[in-house]
Amino acid sequence: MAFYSRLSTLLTEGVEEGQETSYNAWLQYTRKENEQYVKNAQQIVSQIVLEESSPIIEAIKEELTIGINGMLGFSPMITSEKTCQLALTLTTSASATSENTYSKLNHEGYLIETVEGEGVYIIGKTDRALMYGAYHFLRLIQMDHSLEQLSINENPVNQVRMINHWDNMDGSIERGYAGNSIFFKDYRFRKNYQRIKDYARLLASTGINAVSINNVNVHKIESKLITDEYLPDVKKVASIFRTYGISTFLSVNYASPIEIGGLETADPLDERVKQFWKEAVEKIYSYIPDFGGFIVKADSENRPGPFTYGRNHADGANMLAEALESFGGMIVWRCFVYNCKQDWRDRETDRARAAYDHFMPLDGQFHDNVVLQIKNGPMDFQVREPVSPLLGGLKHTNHFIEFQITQEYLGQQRHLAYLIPQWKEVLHFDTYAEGEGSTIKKIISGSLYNQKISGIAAVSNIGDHYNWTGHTLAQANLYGYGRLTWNSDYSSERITDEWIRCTFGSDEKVQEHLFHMLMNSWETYEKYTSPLGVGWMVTPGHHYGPNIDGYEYQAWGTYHFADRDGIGVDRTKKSGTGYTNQYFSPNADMYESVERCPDELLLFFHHVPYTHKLASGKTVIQHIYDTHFLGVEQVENIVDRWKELNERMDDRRYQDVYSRLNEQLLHAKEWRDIVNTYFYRKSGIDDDQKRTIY
Ligand code: GCV
Repeated sequence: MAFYSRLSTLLTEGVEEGQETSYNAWLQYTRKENEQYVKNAQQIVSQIVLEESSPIIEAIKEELTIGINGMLGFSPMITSEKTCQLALTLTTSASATSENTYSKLNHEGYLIETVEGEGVYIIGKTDRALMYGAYHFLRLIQMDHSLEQLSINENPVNQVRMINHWDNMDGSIERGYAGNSIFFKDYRFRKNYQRIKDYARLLASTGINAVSINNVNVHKIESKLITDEYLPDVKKVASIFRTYGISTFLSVNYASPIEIGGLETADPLDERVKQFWKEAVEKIYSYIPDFGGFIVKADSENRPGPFTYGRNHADGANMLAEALESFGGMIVWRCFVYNCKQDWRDRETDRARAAYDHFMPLDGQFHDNVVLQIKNGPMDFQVREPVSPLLGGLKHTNHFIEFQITQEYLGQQRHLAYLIPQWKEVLHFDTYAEGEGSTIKKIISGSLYNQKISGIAAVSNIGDHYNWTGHTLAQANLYGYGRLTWNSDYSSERITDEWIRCTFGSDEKVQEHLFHMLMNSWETYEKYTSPLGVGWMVTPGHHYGPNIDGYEYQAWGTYHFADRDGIGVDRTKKSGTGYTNQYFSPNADMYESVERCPDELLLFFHHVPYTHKLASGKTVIQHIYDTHFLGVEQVENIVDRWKELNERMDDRRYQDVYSRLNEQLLHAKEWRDIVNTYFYRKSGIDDDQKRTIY
């Protein structure tokens, strides 16, 4: 019987003794204290029956051994035949359950069933399905769930559940707040395979099945990732991910035919360009037969693209798609295309309109293996934005929604901002594209428009920090993202509860305080930063900390238009940029109307006087003052709650979080005072509660 150590923290570069709990994230597998529970569970898992064999099956055996060892204190016997009366049996056999139930499983779905007198069965059609079932089973034990009457039936709702890394080969991470890349350093692969394996375990345990490893801004050296120089290393990384059911993707430079192919053009209709990509793709698949495909950021923020040659994005994406088609690969083509050299004096051009204006006319023109990737909002991952109207707008084109787990505009993992409630709101938004009930979650799961490929992608928040995410509590965003991609109907409460119990155990006080801290943190962050959906107001470049006019006179198309009388962007059809018209009715009418526009998005859609009365009954200016004072009070409350958890967990995690929260409090005050003072000075209107404004 092989003995598998717990997560091999001591073997892993950059992780020292005492940091294991931080590193283990939600796969703690801590010894259970309730002896009766342990005894009951031990009976069921003393034998594990697994007749199949594959690298994924080996990974399942290893994970079950690690988990059971950690939680129940013994190494289970793993056999291919059942010899004990009670056992945990993992099987792909249809005869293990009713025909009807089995037939309803998709290739990643699974059942977990207790059969009296026989033990527990995990049933799925593939080894990947069994792996997801095994992680679910371990989670049940982590959460002290009884194993006696299980009847669980799970199919993932979204087909592709992806993480995008913005890692550069020099080791830096664009918008990374948790150290350096786990993949690259000094333009070489790091080869810390244990770390990549542990990362793959974390991802697989939440249901992620696709990962792109390099930045969408593909620089000079990174362009060579698709050549013999780096493909052996990519192959090695892909083989680790494959063992956990995750396919590997690369971001590519659209101008590669020029940069590395020696051509003078990257025109998608040029035969030499087509040939370049065909050969590049053949080479990649000779190394990695199940390679996922390419992510492409083209004609965006100074990246090259088909516009240079007078071609459109369908021409560009389809040319690449043709090269990948026969290998089963896909093109993930990003829709983050806008004019980043706008004149701030120009009030007509509206960046929010850009993705829709560029891509709607191309609907239906993309090949079946092209997916358009659309950011959740029309601007850029702000604390509050409306949902992108392109989602739902496109009816004949595969598309993914893109979220940002890394907290670029949300406090950069120095502030607590738990994003599951935000993403839930987006996923449940009703676009009315096909009448009532045309929610984003239906669109991106492919059920509304019958897309060939559908799913969710998000920008990673991990780095080589010993706790992966810089802020320990930011691990919850990664966990929650994975769980939401598996099933967008899971409630925030369920996901949060799971994460807390798996990460910190079942101490009631920890549970209660952490739950409260996490669930309200996004709106707390919103309160003390930019108000009522107007966005930005951050320091240009690094995007941390308040700078109200930081982007006001710049070329990025990100303005609030505050003057002495009022604030906000008029995006109405009647008098503004006409952006509201990109929505279906009744959303279009709701956003168009200053009375019916939801308060939290008012300044995104309308320019109003400071004295304008919100639906809440407050004036805009009083709302700004009140929320900024309240936001800081709520951070104080978060710190107090955390202090009560001292000695209810290991000191390392307690102290790490404590120091981040103190920094958050300091900076929340800075936000409060700068925002309030700015608007007090602009408007000259007093706070009706006469609090200190400078
Ligand atoms: C990878 C924002 C970020 C950029 C990022 C870009 C994108 O503009 O600030 O760092 O580039 O989005 O999504 O491509």
